[in-house]
Amino acid sequence: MPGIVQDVNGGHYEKSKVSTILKYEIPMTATMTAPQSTSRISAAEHAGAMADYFRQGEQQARALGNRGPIKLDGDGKLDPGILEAYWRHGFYVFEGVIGEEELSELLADVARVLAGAPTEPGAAYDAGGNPAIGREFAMPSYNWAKPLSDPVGGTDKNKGRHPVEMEVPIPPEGGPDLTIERLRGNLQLMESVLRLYGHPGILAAAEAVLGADFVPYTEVVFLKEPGLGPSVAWHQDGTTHWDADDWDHGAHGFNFMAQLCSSTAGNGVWVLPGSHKQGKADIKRMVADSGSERIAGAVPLLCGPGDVFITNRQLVHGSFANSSPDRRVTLNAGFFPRHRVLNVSTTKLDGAAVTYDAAQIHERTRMIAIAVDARQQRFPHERRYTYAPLVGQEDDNRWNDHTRETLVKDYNVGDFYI
Ligand SMILES: O=C(O)CCC(=O)C(=O)O
Repeated sequence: MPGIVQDVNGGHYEKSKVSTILKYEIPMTATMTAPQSTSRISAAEHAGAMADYFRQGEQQARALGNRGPIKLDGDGKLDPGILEAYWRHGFYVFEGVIGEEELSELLADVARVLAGAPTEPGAAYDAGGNPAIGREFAMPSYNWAKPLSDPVGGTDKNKGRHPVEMEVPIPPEGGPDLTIERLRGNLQLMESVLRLYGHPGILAAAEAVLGADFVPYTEVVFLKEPGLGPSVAWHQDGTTHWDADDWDHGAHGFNFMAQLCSSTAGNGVWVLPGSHKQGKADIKRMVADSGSERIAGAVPLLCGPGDVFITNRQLVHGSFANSSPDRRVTLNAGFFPRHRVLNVSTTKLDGAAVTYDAAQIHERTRMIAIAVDARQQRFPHERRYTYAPLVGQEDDNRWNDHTRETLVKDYNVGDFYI
């Protein structure tokens, strides 16, 4: 279709209406029809309607007692009290993980990648006339959506795991037609994010929850620009093991969500504490019982810049259209228990059939070792995390120009989805 581009909703736009500051890649899976929202309240009305729910959720979140610094013992093992609180509520807020210097490196990298987005879908150049970032990668680096929209709720995208459309307020006049909602393949896009991925405290927490042979899932940035950020409709992340005989509270792993800005009730992810223990949730019923998308009992993930959430992927969770004045930038990095991935046959979110073997897992886990090495080069005095499955393979997994090209480039083609 000459002159027309497709967005993540499957909607179509004239190229001339795409903002010059917020350009995008055509998503691979944009085949669904956009939900027809009946709600047309303004962003200000949306914020007003949420106010009481936000206040109540904030109070409940603060009362849970599941926040504090990462505490490790002399052997680098996570404090058992943290682990207990994680399993009880399904999430924990690690405070003060990222120091100021590292935070500014991360923010600068995100700004660089946003400035380097292509000027048109599929375009070769960014707004400054330089070759666009991500052209060299096999997978798209940018995901776009209409401001304040709900790209997946109420559709059968993502295996239909977002059954209810969220409220879609009218975006402010004069804004862009599209906003970047996600960056994909963080570890190849931003060296600072690769270094954070090798953080000894964060990896010790992964080991404590999943065992020393934990395996990676995927790494993305969620962006919620003020007054523009779209919803992520209520869902549970797992798609594979719900009916397994040995299903348990950690069967679909967890996500770390590192925050580069404050995460608030307005811009943040909301979770239903304890829902990771209840099996597959009837989200339609929850919304109906609550009388709106404001699901009863849910709480916002609250924190400041430099804090990191760990959230169980089986939690019922989602985020609302960001009608707030606050920006959120979240670095997601997911991990799975190895036995939930090894020799598992499933389909990816786009429907492609896959079986994950030991060789694929070995190759993908090398990103952990590379990240540990990259971090050690940047922070030589920090304790170095030891990833048990790759002990003895350190020389194969050094961070340098060679591994950047041969291992890190297109590493995310090997992402796992369960
Ligand atoms: O960051 C968000 O708004 C949504 C994150 C989410 O749903 C996820 O990581 O599964």
